[in-house]
Amino acid sequence: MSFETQVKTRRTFAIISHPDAGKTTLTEKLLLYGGAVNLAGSVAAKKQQRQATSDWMALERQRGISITSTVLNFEYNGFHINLLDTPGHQDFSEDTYRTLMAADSVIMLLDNAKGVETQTKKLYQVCKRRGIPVVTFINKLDRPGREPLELLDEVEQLFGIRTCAFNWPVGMGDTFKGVYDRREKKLHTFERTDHGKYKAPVSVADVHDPAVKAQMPEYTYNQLVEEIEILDMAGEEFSHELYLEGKMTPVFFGSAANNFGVELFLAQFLQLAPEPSHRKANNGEVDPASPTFSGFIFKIQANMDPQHRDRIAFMRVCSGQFSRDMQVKHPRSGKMIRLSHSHRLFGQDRETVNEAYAGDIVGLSSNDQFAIGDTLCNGPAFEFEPIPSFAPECFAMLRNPNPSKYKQFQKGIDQLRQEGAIQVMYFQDSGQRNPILAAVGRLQFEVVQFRLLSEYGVDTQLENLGEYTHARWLVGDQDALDKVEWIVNARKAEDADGRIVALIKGEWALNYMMEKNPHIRFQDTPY
Ligand SMILES: Nc1nc2c(ncn2[C@@H]2O[C@H](COP(=O)(O)OP(=O)(O)OP(=O)(O)O)[C@@H](O)[C@H]2O)c(=O)[nH]1
Ligand SMILES: [Mg+2]
Repeated sequence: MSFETQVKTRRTFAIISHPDAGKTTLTEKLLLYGGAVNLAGSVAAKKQQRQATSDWMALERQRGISITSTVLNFEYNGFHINLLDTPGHQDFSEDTYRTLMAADSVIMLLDNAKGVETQTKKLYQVCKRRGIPVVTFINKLDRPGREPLELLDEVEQLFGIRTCAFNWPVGMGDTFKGVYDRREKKLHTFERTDHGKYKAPVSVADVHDPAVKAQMPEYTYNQLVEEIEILDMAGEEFSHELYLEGKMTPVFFGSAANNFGVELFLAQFLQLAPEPSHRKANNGEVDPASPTFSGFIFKIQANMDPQHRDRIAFMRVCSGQFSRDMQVKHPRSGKMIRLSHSHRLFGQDRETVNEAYAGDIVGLSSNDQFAIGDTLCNGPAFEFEPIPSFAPECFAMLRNPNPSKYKQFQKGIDQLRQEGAIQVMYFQDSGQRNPILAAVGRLQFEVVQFRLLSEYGVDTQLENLGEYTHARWLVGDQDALDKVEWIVNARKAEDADGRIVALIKGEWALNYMMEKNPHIRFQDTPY
């Protein structure tokens, strides 16, 4: 296969939504068609042996929620797919935002009973800002939900985007019969069985074809005809151009848990979804078809494989060809680095990968110098646009009551910090060196405690520091930093890299502290 074809057949996308809309369930079902898992692990059937490939972390399996994004590589119909399943919970949204940096397009899931929810809105805004094309999948049609036309309207109103329904549901909840494919003019009917089987699609001339009518009760049929007519009249013509510009979203209906409408969706989605896109860098744009290798690290994860206990840096290839053992520039350190341990990822499983192309996501192990946001390249050195980071709003002190576990505790804290889900600080005005954890959401603390115990064997105690609401990195001349005036409601801390941080109790105190120190910049992130 030519280099050009390799790049053109890559599809790299993320699945996003509010918690529980069914991202991991849809991911599992998409994998089925890639032949990647024989029996997709069911999120609902947690107690059984089968487990969701995508939710691999112990705590994810225990709770049935996604905590960290997962990369899954598979092939389907000649496409090389890099799928990113993201967590919906806002406490883990930093990970989701970073993962979006590695994707060229997005599948946005909606729960048909709930429509657009808070977290969906926030995530959509990120896609909009970056101009990422979005396909909408309205899930859980096997359950009663809101009127499909009303859902389309909500997406249009809230997001200021046009919608174009590719298929249309026939009935809903108990009366759900299947979907009508508006483009192919095929009726896909669904049979309510234990395993959510469905019949082979019926090709029809259009919605007035007697074969359509024969498949369903009269009331359902009349409703379908009416809605299709409304869509044909008032709905938008599909424009691939508008979709790629992020101004129109194709909409699909289905039921991921029942595996209904999923293959149809995958096939059409892959035709729509864009190839690897150009990427912004400090020396202009990087063309995916350029022969010179480049990529960036967007995620770091320790202990994915309990057998290896190592750390994986996830690299998105942006141009050229990656080959195992190649030497690349690491502009942040100015060093050359050999990439010898490269993996194709599949949830927690991995296999050695020898080559990869723009769009691919490769897991690199044994390179402990990598940090989130690092560029790797050949040719003239440059750096990709920075990966966004977020201001922590929750703080807690962590104690290790067992001195014999000191080493494991330090190592655990250090590795989890490098993953970027938490920041670590230390108070400067006290003798004790208990780490203070700072995160975007409280759930991260639970994750840290759980992982310290399950991955490092350290049982810890957490002391909430709920009185603190803001952390600000103080930046300025050394002279100014030496003379910082501390107020009663602020406490001096230092982060893991020795930068000065003020932990502050409340908005008012923050403003007061800033007024007192006009020569200092108060940054809400370290950089
Ligand atoms: N009835 C019905 N339930 C579904 C469907 N798809 C998913 N579910 C259920 O919805 C729940 C949440 O599914 P997940 O796939 O874990 O949702 P998620 O979006 O990955 O959630 P987070 O990753 O935690 O944000 C599970 O109990 C699923 O079984 C569907 O089509 N119909
Ligand atoms: Mg999930």
